[in-house]
Formats: sequence, structure tokens, C-alpha cells
Amino acid sequence: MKYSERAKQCVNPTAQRLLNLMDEKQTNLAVAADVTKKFELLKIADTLGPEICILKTHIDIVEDFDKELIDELQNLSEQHNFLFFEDRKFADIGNTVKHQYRDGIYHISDWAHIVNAHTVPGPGIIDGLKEVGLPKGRGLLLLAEMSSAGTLAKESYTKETLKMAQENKDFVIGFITMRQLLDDPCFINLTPGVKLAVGSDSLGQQYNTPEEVIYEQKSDIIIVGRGIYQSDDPLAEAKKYREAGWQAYQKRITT
Ligand code: BMP
Repeated sequence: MKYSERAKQCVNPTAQRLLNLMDEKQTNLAVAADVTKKFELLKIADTLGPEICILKTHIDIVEDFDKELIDELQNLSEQHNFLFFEDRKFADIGNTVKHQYRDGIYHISDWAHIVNAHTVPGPGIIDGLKEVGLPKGRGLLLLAEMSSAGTLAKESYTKETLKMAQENKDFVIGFITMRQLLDDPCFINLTPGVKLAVGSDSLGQQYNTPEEVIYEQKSDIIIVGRGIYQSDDPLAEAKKYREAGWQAYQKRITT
């Protein structure tokens, strides 16, 4: 099914918006902007914005963070039509994550269309995040699997995570996963650990290619960080990933 056909079946407005945006803009590329300075983050958002469906942030690594950064990022998101995914990986009890999502320095729920959570605390984490995010039309991804070597997110942990998602379809819009885990068009699968060549880094990250992730494993969105922002020409490299991810999607929906 095309992303936009899937959008019609979803109840969550962020899921609908993302799936429609991907087909309209013809991109299933999310860039992981893991940089520590405002100007670097803004440069990535402005230069790569036209190529991506999602800008994935780790806002707490930005050393000179201030409110203006969010204002400027929001302007760029409107100008280039991409969504924000704050990769906060909430992992506490419902009451605590509610505050972490809404309050503090970052006020994540005010600007991040999408956030994610570990399921290790149990379903209360979803309830807490939902209290804040659902009235704002936000979406949540659950970490069903991870890309790193030796991850404990597998087998029964992954299965329980899927169950929690199915019980919260109004707010949970998909998964961080290495593959499609459920045959349900409303769950969007996002896969990190993507490079044009298979490999690993020195700290446990493991890489697969866009073709493997989107075509073979039937995931929906490739998340690419260092493969793009550490290259000599990030824009040219982003275009390569965009093309590879889109071709793999075209091949999947036509075969
Ligand atoms: P890189 O492409 O540079 O390896 O970056 C991958 C990005 O995806 C990082 O921001 C990391 O935090 C995130 N990520 C991951 O690598 N594996 C996971 O299982 C979950 C993640 O969020």
C-alpha cells in the first residue's frame, strides 16, 4: 500500500500528516541531526530540509540551546515541509515522563510532532505521555527493537511492546524497529542504523543499506545520521539516500 493510502486508515493526525507528506514530497528519509551547536542544527535543517520527511533531534546535546532555536527550526519546518521527531527515548513512570515531555527547559510537546519511548516501565509510560501529547495531536513511537549490538529489545520484550501499541492506536503511530513487525498500515516503522554500505561503528552501532531496510525488511523510513552530516557534501549525500530509500519503496509497492 502507498503511504498516502495508509494515511486514510489512521486516526492519529500526525500519522496521517507524515504518511501524506512522504508521498507528496517523495521522500522516506529522516535525518538524525546529532550536532551540538545551534548553527550546525539550523544549517542541517535549512540545507537538508527539502530532502527529508523528518528532522530527528537530540535537543539535549545542543550546548547553546535557547527558545530562538525552536522558533527558527519551526520556521524551517514550515518552509521545507518536514516534521520534528525528538528522539528523547522516555523511560520512566507515567507521572515523570509527563513532566519531561511538557515542562523543563525544552517544552518538547510544544514543538516535537513525534517523540519516542522505551516500554520497560510498562503501559503507564504511554498513559502519561498521552495525557500531554494527544490533545495536541502528537504521535508516539515505541522502541520495539534497537540497531545496536547486544540489544535486549527482542523476543518477548518486542512482542509486549507491539501489544502496548495496539492498545493505544490513537496515540502510538509506530515503532523504532529494524523491520516491519505488524501487518497494520497505521503503524509507521522507522529504522536507524542505515548507511549506503553495511558495517558498524566502534560503539555497537550496526548499519544496513536503504534497500535492505525498506525493500527486504519492509520498514517505512530510514534514519540516517553520520552517513550524511559527516560527509564532505551533506546535501549531495542526502540526495543519494533519498533516492535509494524512495526507489526501494517504489520497488516494494509495485512488486
Ligand atoms: P547514525 O546514523 O549516525 O549512526 O545515527 C543514528 C541515530 O539513530 C542516532 O541519533 C541514534 O540516537 C538513533 N538510534 C539508533 O542509532 N539506534 C536505535 O536503535 C535507536 C535510535 O534512536
